[in-house]
Amino acid sequence: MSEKQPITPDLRAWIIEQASAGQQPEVVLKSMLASGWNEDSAIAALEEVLTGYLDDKAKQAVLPPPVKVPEPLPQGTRTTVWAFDREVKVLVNLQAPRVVVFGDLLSAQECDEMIGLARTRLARSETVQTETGASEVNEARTSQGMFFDRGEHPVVTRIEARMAALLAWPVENGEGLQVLRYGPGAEYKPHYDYFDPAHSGTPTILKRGGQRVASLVCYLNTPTQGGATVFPDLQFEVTPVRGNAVFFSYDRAHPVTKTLHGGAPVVEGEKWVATKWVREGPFV
Ligand code: PD2
Ligand code: ZN
Repeated sequence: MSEKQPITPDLRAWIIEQASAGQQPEVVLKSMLASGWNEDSAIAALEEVLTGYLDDKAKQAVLPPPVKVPEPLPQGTRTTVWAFDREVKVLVNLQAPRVVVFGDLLSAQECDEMIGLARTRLARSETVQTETGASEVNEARTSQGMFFDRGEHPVVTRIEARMAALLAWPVENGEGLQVLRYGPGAEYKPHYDYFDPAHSGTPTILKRGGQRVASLVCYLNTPTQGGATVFPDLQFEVTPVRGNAVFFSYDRAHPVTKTLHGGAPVVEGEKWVATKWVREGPFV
């Protein structure tokens, strides 16, 4: 998609100067965007210049290489897509970052069934601590949650088959569905879903299927008020509606993907979501 812009000797020198001074790549990128660069071209130019200049380890620290990610609309814009056994609506279609909001991904009955199955298994939500590789209660996430094993129940199997068809990504690359329940006041502070390469526990986590490359957050109910999924870098939020879902992908474990997102506090009522995180390879 990126139209190539020429890398002049001056630009090359300037990028190297910035990197050598320890300037963060997103700051360098921001300056390039401010001076009229197209984002894809600017990232490509940054990579090209730094590739010739830094050793492998330093390069990774600047920007991890991009990987293949799921693309739910490979044939371009559509109002609906057929996924396994159901026609799913396309409500919002953002290209960069890649964010798609789907309508009617799940039926009302499926949502109720998922809530019913998850309710008895809820515990205070834990997030994987990348420092230690262990799970622990995280204050940034005041919801309650549980994981289904992949294919552990017929409704789970059917939803996973539909998601795999929608994303054209193998069922085997998906983590088990996570269900979260947020009561009034509960939220999920903004975060990235990929595992931070700088954390010491990340290499262990990546042994199972590699990085996360996309998220599909499905709303199992419609909260009375609050609980939007927010993307602070985009000034964009998705209103939770039962059966709808928001998809977003990230081709590298880096903020340059602009996939910072969170769950805004629930004001009234409760909010239930089921999240499918997908990995680069089989999650077995
Ligand atoms: O519940 C949400 O809106 C939400 C927000 C941010 C879910 C997740 N992240 C997630 O499951 O990763
Ligand atoms: Zn998230």
